[in-house]
Amino acid sequence: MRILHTADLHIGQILYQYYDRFDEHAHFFGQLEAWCDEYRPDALLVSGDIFDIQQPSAAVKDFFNSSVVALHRRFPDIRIVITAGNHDSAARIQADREVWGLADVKLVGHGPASDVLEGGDGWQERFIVELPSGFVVALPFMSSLRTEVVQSLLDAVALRNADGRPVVLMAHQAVTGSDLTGHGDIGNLRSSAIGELGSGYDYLALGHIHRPQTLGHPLADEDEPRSSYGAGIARYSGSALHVSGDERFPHTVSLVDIDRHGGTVELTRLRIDELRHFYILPEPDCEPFGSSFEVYDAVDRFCADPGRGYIRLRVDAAAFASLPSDFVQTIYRKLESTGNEVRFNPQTICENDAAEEAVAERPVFELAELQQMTNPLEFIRKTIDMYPELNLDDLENDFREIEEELLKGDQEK
Ligand SMILES: [Mn+2]
Repeated sequence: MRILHTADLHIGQILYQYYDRFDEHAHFFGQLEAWCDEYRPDALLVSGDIFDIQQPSAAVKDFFNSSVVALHRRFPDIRIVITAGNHDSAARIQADREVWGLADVKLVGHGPASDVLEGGDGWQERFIVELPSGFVVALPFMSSLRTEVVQSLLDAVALRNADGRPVVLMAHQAVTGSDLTGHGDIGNLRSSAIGELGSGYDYLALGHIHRPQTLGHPLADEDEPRSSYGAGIARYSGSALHVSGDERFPHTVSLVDIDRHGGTVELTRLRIDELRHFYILPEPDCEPFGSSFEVYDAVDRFCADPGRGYIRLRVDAAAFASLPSDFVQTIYRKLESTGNEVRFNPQTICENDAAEEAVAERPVFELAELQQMTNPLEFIRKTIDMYPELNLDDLENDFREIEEELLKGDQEK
């Protein structure tokens, strides 16, 4: 059985409240298409976080629809399986499943209901894709993961797998012990022990953590083009694009060959070419800029060569304190000549000043990460000292209001 495993597409992501990334995603899909052509996998798996937000715009949905339909039209024999992540609306993904079924694309929005085991068997079919070469059990993100439910799915597969075909399980979860580079210090992230995802699979195709990694194996392995494992491994394919400038590691798509159930898993890392890289000017091991003129000069040079990418600036404390009021505007004006090819993160890093540095270096949390915390407000209370501009009382009020809104929303359902 041969699969292509990717995840965390985050289609529709807007960076710095300004830049859409359609061309970067199109560049990614172009590579995916070339790999499908070259390697002819039995299945293409996307393990959650299709979209960046729960209610993507019409343009974003149009992009997703046309990209996936184009893949299916060109490679009708490759089974495409796509699950919802925590960034996606499970209900919205689920609502589209029948239409996608017509194109032979398996879409899974909702996970199994928490009381599913009480209703007898049969429900498992919704999550199992049987192929001539193997099985895929397609689970989306689940806010409350129940091991018995996952195991019941794997057991249902085992019953029909007398001929020992490979078994792949998909999930979108944070698994304890994974490397969280790029996610900030998400100590409170709700994570599951790997054992909670049951046993009986040969390959667990994970999404959610953006750094490619095979659980229980050193990160240094990621430098190798190929690895061979005994069956029963769990792997994050990693995200399709660098979702932020903190994701400084290479991004890959996983090409996975499994010879038989309980056999060997051969992994090939396909390096994703990024249309736009993230740059820090000057590079972190150089002295920061000492004046706005130095910055303007460097930005001009960057626009001339390489002329494409996301830039963020490092300025020393003295220069930072005396930046002209039109500093940001001046930079945006310089970038206009590149036609949006050079893109600007206006959160300039101020260096050599302990307090400013702490602000610049402190972790930035995504909404989705806070959503996963068992008690986000408690987390904020503990870290409030790092955010002098935030008022804890206001935040507590905001949370209370949101909570009430949510309760109201639940009652309306
Ligand atoms: Mn996710």
